[in-house]
Amino acid sequence: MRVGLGTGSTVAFLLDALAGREFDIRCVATSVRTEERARELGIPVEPFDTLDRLDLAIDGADQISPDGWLVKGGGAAHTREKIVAAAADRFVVIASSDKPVDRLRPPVPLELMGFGLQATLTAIGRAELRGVPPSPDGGVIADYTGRVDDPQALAAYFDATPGILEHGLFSPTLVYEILVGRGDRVQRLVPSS
Ligand code: A5P
Repeated sequence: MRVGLGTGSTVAFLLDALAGREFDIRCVATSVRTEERARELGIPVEPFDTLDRLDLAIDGADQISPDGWLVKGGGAAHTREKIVAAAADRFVVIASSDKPVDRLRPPVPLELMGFGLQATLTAIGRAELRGVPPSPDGGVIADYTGRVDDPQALAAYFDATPGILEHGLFSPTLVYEILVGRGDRVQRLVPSS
């Protein structure tokens, strides 16, 4: 299988679980730290420039709404994470029980072009630079701090705003299933069915 590996503390458990098993997999990573950790564990990782589709991608989330919208990017990897999720036949989210929320709330991570940065921040109005290093693709990491009343409308606004390279709102249409760990049990949510 061709497998996309997400980023974050939850995915770290996944990498540990994959390590040492006799899987016939080709992996791509959504961040440098996932790539480095996977290699340390002996999991094969290759650049995402020759594979055009993935069978499966597995990643965490910062927030999960009741209707399956995700906020991602707490680790600033949301741009690569969304590309990998969109390329996968099945995008599976793994999360601890604190991630499902009644309503999505700020911050919503953004990745912005450096060119015209102040103009883009002024246009958005409610956004703050995060003060972390740029993404591996050169984007500036910021957070939208306004309300998240309608995720679909807000995602469309971000998509239509010049200077925003990507945002951390992931549509339920991207998601195959969400697995939430609750003690010894796993709750399975299928948002798009
Ligand atoms: C990385 O940019 C994020 O999208 C992570 O996938 C998300 O923040 C979940 O991370 P944790 O598993 O560490 O909570």
